Amino acid sequence: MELAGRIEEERYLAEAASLAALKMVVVGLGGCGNNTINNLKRAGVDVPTIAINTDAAVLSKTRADLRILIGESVVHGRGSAGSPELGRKITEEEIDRILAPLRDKELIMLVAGLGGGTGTGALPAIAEAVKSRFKEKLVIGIVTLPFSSEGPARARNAQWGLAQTLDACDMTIVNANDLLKERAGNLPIAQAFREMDRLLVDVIGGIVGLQGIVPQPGLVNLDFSNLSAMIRNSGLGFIGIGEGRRVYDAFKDSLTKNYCEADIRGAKAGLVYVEGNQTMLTMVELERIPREMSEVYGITTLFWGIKPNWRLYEPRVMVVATGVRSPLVERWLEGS
Ligand SMILES: Nc1nc2c(ncn2[C@@H]2O[C@H](COP(=O)(O)OP(=O)(O)OP(=O)(O)O)[C@@H](O)[C@H]2O)c(=O)[nH]1
Ligand SMILES: [Mg+2]
Repeated sequence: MELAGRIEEERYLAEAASLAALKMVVVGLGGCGNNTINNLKRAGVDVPTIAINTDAAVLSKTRADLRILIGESVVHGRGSAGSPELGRKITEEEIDRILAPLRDKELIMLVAGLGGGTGTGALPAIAEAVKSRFKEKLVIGIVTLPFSSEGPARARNAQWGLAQTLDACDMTIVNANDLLKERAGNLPIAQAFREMDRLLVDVIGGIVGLQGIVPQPGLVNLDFSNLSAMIRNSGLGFIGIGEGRRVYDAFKDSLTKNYCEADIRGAKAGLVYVEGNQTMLTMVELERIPREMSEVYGITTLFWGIKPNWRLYEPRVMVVATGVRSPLVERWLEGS
């Protein structure tokens, strides 16, 4: 074979084995999940989306690739009135309609604001069904915890849903509204919701960005099998996306985007990817990050990659840690 042809073929094979061809989907559940899909579209995040809701009015305003109204015969398109038990029952009864568009996907992101009926009930029910029928698929749950000012009923619902979500998903990313509000200097609630909206778009955009990681010569190539080994049944996860003048600043910034008191020390595995133009990606800085992940945070199973992006003015870094602990999540699970 001609040399050029052989190089083309090798490049093709490398891409097929990497995450370039990973089939993802974002499923937005209930009001918050549907809203997240609109925000992803607005931000230009390129990923297939499915919106699911019991509330027909909210669903009709959601710009998803596919919209599924559930529970129509039970709640007549009017939402699950804050009952996660009802949200779960409706989801289980219509599970085949929900699973059908997920069949050809490899990584499924389920997004909901915990505290209401639909999202809180549907998320764990869908995760359980996917895991029991399609063992090879990866399911990531991305949830928010309600503001304490939303009252004890919402907190109880969220606690109920959080415990099941952590059990059912391969990895769960938790963001606590209260923590974000405090950190941002006690914003009014509406504004704090918009900040959380932005954070959710960043986290999902970061995961979607895994598809563009370029395999680096001499480094362990991140492919579906090692991503899968890292995420599968790993419990609570942490994802932080950071920016800064230099790569190292962006790395440090990503660790501050922690809205669930996640302690990444001794995590099961870590993944870091750096996005920027070629001049930002100097080897000296890049080597500092994996060294710090292992020496300071004791994370020994570590994957990392580089994603050239000439449009960025400043480097961006995503840090993922799986199997982490969090005092905040423990307090929520204990209901205190
Ligand atoms: N960030 C953000 N969070 C939201 C938004 N809307 C609701 N939430 C949060 O998500 C939680 C659940 O609310 P919804 O998503 O509206 O509830 P639902 O799943 O539709 O449930 P029902 O309406 O009871 O069937 C709330 O308690 C809020 O904390 C939103 O637009 N942005
Ligand atoms: Mg609703």
